Order: sequence, then C-alpha cells, then structure tokens
Amino acid sequence: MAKLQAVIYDLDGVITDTAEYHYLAWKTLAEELHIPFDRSFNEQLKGLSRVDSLEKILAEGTEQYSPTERQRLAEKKNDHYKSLIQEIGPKDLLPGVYQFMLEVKEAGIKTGLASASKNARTVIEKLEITHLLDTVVDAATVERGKPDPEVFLKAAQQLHVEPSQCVGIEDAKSGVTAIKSAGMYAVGVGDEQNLSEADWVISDTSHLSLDRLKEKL
Ligand code: B16
Ligand code: MG
Repeated sequence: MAKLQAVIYDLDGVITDTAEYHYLAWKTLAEELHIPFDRSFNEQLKGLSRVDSLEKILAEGTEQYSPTERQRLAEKKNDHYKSLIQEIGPKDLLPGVYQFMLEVKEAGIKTGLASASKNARTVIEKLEITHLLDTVVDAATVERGKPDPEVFLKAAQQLHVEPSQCVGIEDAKSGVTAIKSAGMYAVGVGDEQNLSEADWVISDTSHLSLDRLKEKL
C-alpha cells in the first residue's frame, strides 16, 4: 500500500463485545419460539443484519411467519437488545482498542465505522469514542449487508479515500469477505482458520498496534 489513508472499523467484536448481547437477545426470542439456539449457531449470525439473522433462526424451526409477524419478531429482539446495552460504557471497550484508535487518529489517519448495526451510534456514544471516528456509515442506508462490500465502500467514500488505501478491521468471516471484496487490506480479529481470507489475523484486539500494522502493509 502506497500510504495508509484510513482505518475502517467494524463495531461488534472489534471495538466492543456487543455480540454477547445480540446472542442473549436472539436466544430469548428463539426460546419463546421453541427453536433450538446455541452459541455455535450464533457464530453464523455475526456481522449479518437483523433481518438476515432472523431468517436464519426461523429456518431452524417449522412454523411459517408472515412478513408482518417477522417484523414484529425483529422488533422484539431489538427491544430486548436495546435494554441489554443500556449499561454499556467505556469499561466495555475491548483490550487495547482505545489506545489503538487514539494512535491512528493522532497519526493523522482517517477513521470510519462500518457496522451492520442500526444501534451503532448509540453504542459508540455510550463507549465515548464518537470523537475518534471521522465518519459512521448509517446501516439503515446500506442496501446489501456483509459479505457485500457496500458498507466498507460507503465508509471510504464518505472519507474521500480510495479503498486500496484503506485497512478494514473485522471479527466476522462475512465481514472479512466484505473488506476483501471492497479491495481493502483486511485485519481479522479472532480464529486464524475462520478468518483465513484476511491479510493479517490477530487472536485478539490487544495485538493491535499501528507500528505492527505498517510493517505488515
Ligand atoms: P442491529 P457489526 C452486527 O454488527 C452484528 O455483528 C450482528 O450480530 C447484528 O445482527 C447486526 O450488527 C445488526 O445489528 O440489530 O443492532 O441493527 O459486527 O457489523 O458491528
Ligand atoms: Mg463484527
């Protein structure tokens, strides 16, 4: 890469672990619907939009639901999720993330958030990191969810930066695919096998460092 111009972050699983709250909220809904649901199934939902996640869960059951009922179920999950995230604060930032975000910002590199979550703005405000992000893509305006590159391309566009000069950071397989399809350098956070498509995989966020990243580019 000629010059690193922007770092684009995924939210859930990279900046904070809201994945746990999504899991708990989906689990409550699945139990009400008598659909089996566990952590391993939940892995498949990471990075997927709310409606896509619901579709996957309902496909595990036998009942058919009308579009209106599906909408009501998605709202129910979201109400539960919103009540669970009330208590989020700076203490919930993943290890090393605040330091890294600050380092990037202070180096004059642009920053963006490419989350599939419609609750992303609430979460970043609660985490008190809004000032460390130059742009946030509104998930409501994104037509195609991850693994489609749209959300990452939109972030680059809003930052007026070429995708080839961007680094994307993701914890989900679908998210890494989205970054690569956008033509960006992908940092994967998590399991090396699961995220094999990424250019650089780190086991957790404590390994994020701007110097290391620049060496890798
Ligand atoms: P919401 P990310 C994603 O966030 C989550 O990984 C995924 O589990 C969730 O279903 C999705 O946001 C939508 O969230 O229901 O709040 O709109 O990883 O893209 O930051
Ligand atoms: Mg994620």
